[in-house]
Amino acid sequence: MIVPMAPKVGPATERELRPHYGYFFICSFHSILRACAAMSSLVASFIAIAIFAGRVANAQPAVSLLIDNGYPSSGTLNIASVLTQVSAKKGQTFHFGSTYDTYDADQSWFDSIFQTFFKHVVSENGCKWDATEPTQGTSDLTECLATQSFATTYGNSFRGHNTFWHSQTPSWLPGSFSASTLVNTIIPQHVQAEIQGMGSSVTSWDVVNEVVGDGVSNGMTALQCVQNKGDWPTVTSDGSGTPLVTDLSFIYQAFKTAYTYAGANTRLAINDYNTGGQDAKTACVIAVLESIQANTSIPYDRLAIGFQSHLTASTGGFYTKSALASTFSTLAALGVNAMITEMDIEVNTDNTANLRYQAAIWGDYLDACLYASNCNEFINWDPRDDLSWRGTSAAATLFDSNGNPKPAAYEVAARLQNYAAGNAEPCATSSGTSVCTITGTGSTTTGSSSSTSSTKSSSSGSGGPTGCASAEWGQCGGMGWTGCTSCASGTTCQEQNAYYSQCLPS
Ligand code: 9MR
Repeated sequence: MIVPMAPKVGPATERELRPHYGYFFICSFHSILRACAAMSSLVASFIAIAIFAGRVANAQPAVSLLIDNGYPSSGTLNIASVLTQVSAKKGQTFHFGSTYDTYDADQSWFDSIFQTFFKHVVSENGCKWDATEPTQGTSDLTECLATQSFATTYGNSFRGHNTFWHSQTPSWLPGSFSASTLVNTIIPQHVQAEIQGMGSSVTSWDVVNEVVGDGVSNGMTALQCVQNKGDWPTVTSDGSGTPLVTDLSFIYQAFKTAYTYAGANTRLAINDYNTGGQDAKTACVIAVLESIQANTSIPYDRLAIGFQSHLTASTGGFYTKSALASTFSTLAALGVNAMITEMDIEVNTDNTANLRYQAAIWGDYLDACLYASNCNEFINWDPRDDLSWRGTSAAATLFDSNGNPKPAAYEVAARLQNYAAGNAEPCATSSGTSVCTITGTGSTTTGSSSSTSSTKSSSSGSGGPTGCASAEWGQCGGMGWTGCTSCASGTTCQEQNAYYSQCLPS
């Protein structure tokens, strides 16, 4: 059986097959290189997400939301004008959107939702290498341009994903090319054709996608971080251990070319999953970014890190807002943009408690971006549940399979309104009500100018930051401790000695 990888049929087919992990047995001889490589990557992504999600398996806490406090939790949503107000407040355009490809089903729903809710477009598959250079040396931007044209029709902005990825490569790649041909010919030709062809209005490009490994550790060099990935081209082809490239010149070359041909305001991003906090993989992504800057001389204020944010609604399945804020502020100090590029949140069962928890996490991520000076792109990966790469039952998007808004969509609208109204940043709702309870009355009508007075309360101890909670077994106090002094739901902060207090089960 041939597994179609061409974008017009590939995504749907993969979505159907993905949960069964049966890819390796159905790869035909004809498609084996391309299809198996891409599917192995998907499985790898899944495993990585499972690891990330599996750090802790607590039940979801009860959460307090803005939609409990005067913001709409039902009815028609139209946030177009609120997004304009958010941009005015931020002093820079805030790009909030989702994925689209012209072959997606239910065009009329897309026409509507990209006028009223999502105002920024990313092609889910149409700008990837297999779609844009199916024959070596022949650029084909048909689908990528069609997606951009869809964005333009509704006055929406467009971001590019992606110019280099080891997955969804055309059939002629990896191929029998030397490292020199790859770095000096293949990559610059492809990146130039795509970036030049899509024009200067593209807000940002994922110049390289998912180049950092999942088994990295603190202190690794940028090269070690990328070699740890174990995918082409640091191996001859996915699955083969023989190195093709032995340095990062393929990444530098992609960025140099992108910088030469992109618009003057287009940000150039390194994009990856399971990143955002103070962990080894995020440190690696920053190390690679610094290495790119040092080796290309691209100014930091043209660079960005894309945090994909494929999350799970369970404790440990996402980063805390304070962890994100800390990372974003590290990047802000460099002048680098932070972007949420592929947000989705899997829930086990789409019952009310889980959907409220999902809304709380979505709200926290959005607040982390809104209240950061250097975050102005927020992409939700797949606009509704039945179109999600994570499968319909994961209920991982903002809209259900009928296209109706879920609690998370209303909460997102509320967070945007809250920000646009100039209100203080809400506390970290995903910590649960034992840590973060939103109070106050919001009075607003979706789509019109908002006026609200949401306030926050937190059970944080004195001295530490508010609105955050340390996880079970995490530190919550002690001499010199400046982190969260509250603990996750079900745990309490207990002093072990003068230097160390820990969140232990209550
Ligand atoms: O959502 C995309 C799906 O339709 C494709 O089949 C899949 C192929 O690998 O890629 C999905 O998008 C990925 C994105 O391009 C990069 N980050 C991970 C996303 C989910 O797998």
